[in-house]
Amino acid sequence: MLKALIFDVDGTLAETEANGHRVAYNMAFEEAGINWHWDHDVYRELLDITGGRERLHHYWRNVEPEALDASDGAQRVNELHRRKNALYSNLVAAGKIFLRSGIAALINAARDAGIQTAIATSTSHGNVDALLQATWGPTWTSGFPVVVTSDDVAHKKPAPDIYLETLRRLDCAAADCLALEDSPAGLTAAKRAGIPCVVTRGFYTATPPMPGALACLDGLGSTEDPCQGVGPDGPFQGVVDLPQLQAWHRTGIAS
Ligand code: XBP
Ligand code: MG
Repeated sequence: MLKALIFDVDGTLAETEANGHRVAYNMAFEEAGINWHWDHDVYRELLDITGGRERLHHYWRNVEPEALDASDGAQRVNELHRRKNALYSNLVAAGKIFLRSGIAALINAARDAGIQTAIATSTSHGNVDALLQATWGPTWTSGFPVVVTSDDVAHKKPAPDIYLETLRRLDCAAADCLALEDSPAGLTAAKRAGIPCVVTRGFYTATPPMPGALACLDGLGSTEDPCQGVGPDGPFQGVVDLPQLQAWHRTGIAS
């Protein structure tokens, strides 16, 4: 029986990367007098590195290894990442980012049905709070009793740590949960924790293979704009609502 829906944040709850984190990085670079600009193609590739600090470190290592190896290299990465997060919070608070279509309805339907809703993300508590304050409102915390971020565990996705800690706090078996993810790293993390996972592809994850996903779609869809993709039984077109997820979850457990 489906007892909990576990939501990834970046890319799944909202398209935070293209118009949020990426834009905030570029603003932070400009403020710091650094001549870098991450366009969509660059950022899409960088997203293979989960974690903003790690992503920044990886890029810096490729373009200017000497500067990174200087005695203040690590401190500069941390400062830039901190500033990116502050600018990201401002963008989010200014209403530049929205929940993806169908997300709010799905969360409300789950709660009405007595299904727990949790968050499992590689970003930080600060960034989750900024996003949900702006898109859901100050009461968001009461609806998500379990919120696990990379602040709480040793390893980010694709390691299973964030999902394993989420299961522990939910006090739920992996098979009784369903994860919603947008990326290969997130899907891998959920699978490694034994949690069935439905993928809703996002702006930067429209094409990569998603092996082992219970279903893989281009969104949750709506009546006016149905989603497309593949479910456990083959091609799917329509709206992914709670009854549909419950049906897919039963299929996944049976197989
Ligand atoms: C995706 C990530 C995060 C974000 C930015 O997280 O890899 O690093 O890009 O967040 P999710 P930080 O698991 O929600 O998809 O800069 O705070 O790392
Ligand atoms: Mg994601």
